[in-house]
Order: sequence, then structure tokens, then C-alpha cells
Amino acid sequence: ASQFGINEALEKLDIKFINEGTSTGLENFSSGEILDSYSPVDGKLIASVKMSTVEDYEKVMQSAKEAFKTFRLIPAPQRGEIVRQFGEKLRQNKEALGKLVSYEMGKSLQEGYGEVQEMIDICDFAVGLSRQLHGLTMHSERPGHRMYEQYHSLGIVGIISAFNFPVAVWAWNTALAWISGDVCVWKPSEKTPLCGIACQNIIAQVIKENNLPEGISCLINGDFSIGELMTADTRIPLISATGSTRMGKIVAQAVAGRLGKSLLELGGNNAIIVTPDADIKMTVIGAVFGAVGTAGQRCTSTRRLIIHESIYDRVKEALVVAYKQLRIGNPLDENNHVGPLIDIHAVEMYAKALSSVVAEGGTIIVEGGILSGDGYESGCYVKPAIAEAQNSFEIVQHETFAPVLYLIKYSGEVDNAIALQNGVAQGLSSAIMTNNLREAERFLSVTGSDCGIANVNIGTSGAEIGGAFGGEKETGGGRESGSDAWKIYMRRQTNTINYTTNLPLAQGIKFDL
Ligand code: UN1
Repeated sequence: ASQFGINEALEKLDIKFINEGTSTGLENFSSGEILDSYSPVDGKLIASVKMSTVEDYEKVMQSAKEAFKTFRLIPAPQRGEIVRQFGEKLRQNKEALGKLVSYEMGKSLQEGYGEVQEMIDICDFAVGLSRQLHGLTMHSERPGHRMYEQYHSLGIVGIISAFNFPVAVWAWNTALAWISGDVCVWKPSEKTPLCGIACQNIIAQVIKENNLPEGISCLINGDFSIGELMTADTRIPLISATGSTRMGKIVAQAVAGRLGKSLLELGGNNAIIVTPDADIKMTVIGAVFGAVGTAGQRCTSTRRLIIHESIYDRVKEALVVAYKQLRIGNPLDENNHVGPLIDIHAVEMYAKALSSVVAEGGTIIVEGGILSGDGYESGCYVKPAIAEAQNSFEIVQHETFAPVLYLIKYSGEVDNAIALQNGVAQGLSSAIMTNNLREAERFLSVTGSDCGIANVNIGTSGAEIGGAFGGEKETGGGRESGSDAWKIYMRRQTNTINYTTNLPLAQGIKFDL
């Protein structure tokens, strides 16, 4: 249960009415225009942030560059200790930060806390990893030679993150980057700048307490133009960007143009296949949470249900009943399931999707609509909707960041469902609901799901941090968070050492002088 209100949360997180939106970890400064942050919860102005100018950006980059020179010399397990302390600070601030996430972004309070929990989890993961940045050893083909590989710190990591996970995605990147000895420059979404300030204020305490170089964590604020400085900047070897496929293509081209590395986490069009052997009760819980959780604004949100014709009507009816029970309203009230969309523009996209699906021949089975009146003053609250559709519809092929679920019927074998599931441009998350081992294994096989994430008997969203997170095709191919995702934050070096008095050449080449 909640211990304090949003104003106290802002106070605890040291959010002022006007915040300096540029920071090098210890020093806050900004000379740009004002960016106001309005809450989609009640439409009120929460606070404002001064945006970063080109000059501010330069200052940040200088500070990051300086910090990298010394931070990379700190042994990795000691860098892990810094991340451990950051995780502790996050634990102390979980309630305040979770509340701010909920209020500034609009997701339910539980999901706000869940997001901070993901930050804590990735810190724990990174602490352990800080002693496990292993390379391989190889047997040389030459006598008296040894080969091995080692991972060195990469440099400045640029992080461009989205509004929907305004704090966790930054932490997935920074926690791994820091144990790797990298320093970070973060541009949060201009829709959630206060979440960025709050995170920076928390890490600033750790930086100060440990007398660390301040540039290890830098923050800049502004629109795409400040992001463009990062993507073009040869001082940033890795850009990690989360957002729309449209944005990702621009970032990818700019970074590739200078042969930098990019880690892209872009749009999804995630489906759950429901086979005749599915547990219907589990299917409904998984599908409803996947479709309406975070008001359908997760990259992993369930957009499509591909249901076998033999159970289609049963699933459809169960969904209609479940949707009737959804409570839409203030996300800080833990009785509500669904909060607002991020802004009016998102509401317009939602309304457009519903009219498009009808125009293309779909049938609405759970009516949508924009809510108004008491408690809905911000104009951002919408009713989660369900439409029967064809996979080939233009609107179904696109990701609409809103709670709109499409039901698609399949007949025959599970392969037909897999073809529909793969028949979109995106490839982030996917799931199958079945108790049939053959169907499940087909779905997971090389001819099965083409997504980065493929689940059996759980939904498409809510991935744990321990696995590598990301997807294929238009999702961008990046992997962040768990498994060996850390490798992209380091540069790999292959070393061959000769401890003889001869110089034999590889491939048997003779070169006598
Ligand atoms: C995102 O939507 O950008 O799997 C990330 C999930 C969360 C992360 C989503 N753990 O739904």
C-alpha cells in the first residue's frame, strides 16, 4: 500500500519545479528552452526541465570523455560494487520512483514499481557479471603459442530511450555499460523527462559518495535534434536506441554511416497462438494482461491473437467477459487495471486504428472509445478494444501503441498459425498456448516463431531481465539485458602470444630471410 503521495515522491527524488535537464552526474546545468512535463493521469503540469543546447552537449561529452579515461582503469568487480550501491539506492527509492513513473508516464502503480524492480534486478545481475566478463582461450596451431581473447571497455555509450519504460531501459543499458567500464550519455524521451532527472539524481549520490568521475553518468534533454548530435558523434562507439521502427531506421543509418555500433530495440507486433489444446483460462489472463497492461504501450504488448477455429468462439466469449471487468482510471489507484495513454497524439492513433480496422472489413467485438468526465480530464483515457480482423489488413501489419487487440482465426495445423504469426514485418515477442508438446516444439523450432522472444504457455510481455531481450526483422536485431548481451558494451580483442625463440607463421607460410 502506498505510504505517501506524488508530491512527497517528487521531493524525495529531488525534482524541482524547474530542473536543469543537462547533467554530468555531479554538475547540473542547461541553457536551452523549457520542456514542460504534463501528467497523462490528470493533465496537470508536474514540473519543467531546461533542455540541452549544442554547447551543453559539448560540455557533457568532454566530461564523459574525461571520465572514461579513469573509469576504465577501475577493476571490473569494483565497478560492480558501484552498481551494487546503485541497486541499494534504487531499493530505497523504489516507492518514490515507481510513483513518479506511474504519474509521469501513466502506467499502473504496480507496473511502475515493477519497472523499478527491473532496474534493481539488472543491477544485481550486473554485479555478478562484473566478475564474469569472460573471454575464451584457444589452442594455437603454432608450437609455443597461446591464444586467448579479452574484453576491454568500449567508451561512451549513448542511450536513447522511449517513454513507455522511462527508467528500466536506461538501467538495463547503464548497469551493463558501467561494469564494462563504459560511461553513459542518456537522452530520455521528451515525454518523460522527470523520470530521467530522478534517475540521474539517484546515481549522482552514488557518484559523490564514491568520489567517482562525474562523467560516468550524463544526461541530456531535448527532442530528436539533440539525439542527432549523438548518432553523428564519432566519440560515441555504441548507440543503444529504443523506440519506433521509423526512428530506428534513422538512427541505424546515421550510426552505420560512421561505422559505429547500434543496439536497436524497435517496434513489435506480438501474437499469441491459441491452439485447440490451450488452457483457456491461462490464455485469457495472458492475453488480457498482454493487451491492456501499460495500456498496450509495451514493445511486448499482445497485438494479435491467432486462434484455432475449433475454440475461436469460446476464447472470444471469455475475452469479452474479461474485458467487461476492466477498471479504467487513475493508475495510482491500485484498484484500476488500465491507466491513460501517454498523450493526446497517442489517443488519436488509437482512434485511427479502430476506424481503420472497420474500414478494412474488421468487426469490433469490444467497443472502444475515449473517456471523458470525472477522473478522465486529461483526455488520455481510452477503452481497451477488441476487433476481429485479417492478418493481411494494413492496420494489423502496423504497431499501434494502444490497447487494441486483433483476433485472427486459423484452421488446420499449427504451421498455419505460425505462418500468420511470422507474417508481419516485426519480430519481437511471440507465444503459444498449448498443452500439446508437438505444437509447442514446432513453434520453437527453426521453422517456428521468427521472433527474438518465443514463449510457451505465458503471454508475450513481462520478460525477465535474465534473458537477452530484443527481436528480429524491423524490431532491429539488438539484444539487451541478460544472457551475454553485455558483450556489445565491450570491445573484443584476440591475443596471440609467442613464447619461443622462433617466429613460425600461420597457415604454414615460410618466409626466411
Ligand atoms: C519495452 O516495452 O520497451 O517484457 C520493454 C516486458 C518488459 C520490458 C518491455 N520486461 O514487457
